[in-house]
Amino acid sequence: MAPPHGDKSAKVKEEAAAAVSSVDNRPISTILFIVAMQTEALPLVKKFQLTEDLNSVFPKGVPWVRFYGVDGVGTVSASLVTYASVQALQPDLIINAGTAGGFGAKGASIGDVFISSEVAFHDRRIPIPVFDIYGVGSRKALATPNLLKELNLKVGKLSTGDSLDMSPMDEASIIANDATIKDMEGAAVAYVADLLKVPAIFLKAVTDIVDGDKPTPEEFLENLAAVTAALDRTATQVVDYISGKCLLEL
Ligand code: FMC
Repeated sequence: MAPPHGDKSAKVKEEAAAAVSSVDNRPISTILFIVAMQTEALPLVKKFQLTEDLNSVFPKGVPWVRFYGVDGVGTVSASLVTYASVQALQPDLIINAGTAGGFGAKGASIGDVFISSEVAFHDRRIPIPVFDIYGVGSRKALATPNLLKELNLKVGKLSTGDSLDMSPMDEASIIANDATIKDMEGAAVAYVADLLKVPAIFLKAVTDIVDGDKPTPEEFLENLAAVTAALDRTATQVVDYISGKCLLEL
């Protein structure tokens, strides 16, 4: 059984602090992008002139590096691919880039690109003391005050669940999480990043307004191409900004 988040012994905490400080002062050289959908990934693949790794570092048969086939949407896929990628590549930083629904009432508009300060789950309801907190799985992203100032990005909390729609119970949890945006991967990536002690940031572009008038699937599909282009532009600026810097400078 996994121990509840936050229940760390002093020794584990010390080791974690030591691990972080040793990487904080050297330039970031490997960045791992976790992207759920093919449409979201392709602009980045093009922009950074990435080629498909034909001798994949992943187990045979999984669709993760293939640019054709099935998208890996949702928490199960996100956590597996994050785990496998970190094991294979030992990145200095993870960037989870993707689309999200935004809450108009909290200041989100279509095409906005957010950096999430904090991520949590909204569909893991375990109303038993301590396990309730484990279920919500709230985690802080790497603080990037200089990057935020430089790129003038919006900041908000991100809430993650395995459905595109929003049930009334999910809505209550999203409000409790104080979230401005909602997706299907962020908190799962954060969980694995936390387990493996790799800092993570979350870049999320708004495809649909969850508290607006339009049905989410239609609005999502209508805006997907333009919004992933905006995400691509911001991801490029982020990578340009990161280039040559160390974690403490972000
Ligand atoms: N609710 C949940 N997820 C999304 C969303 C919304 N309103 N808009 N866009 C997304 C993201 C999810 O993270 C998925 O990867 C994909 O887009 C939708 O299947």
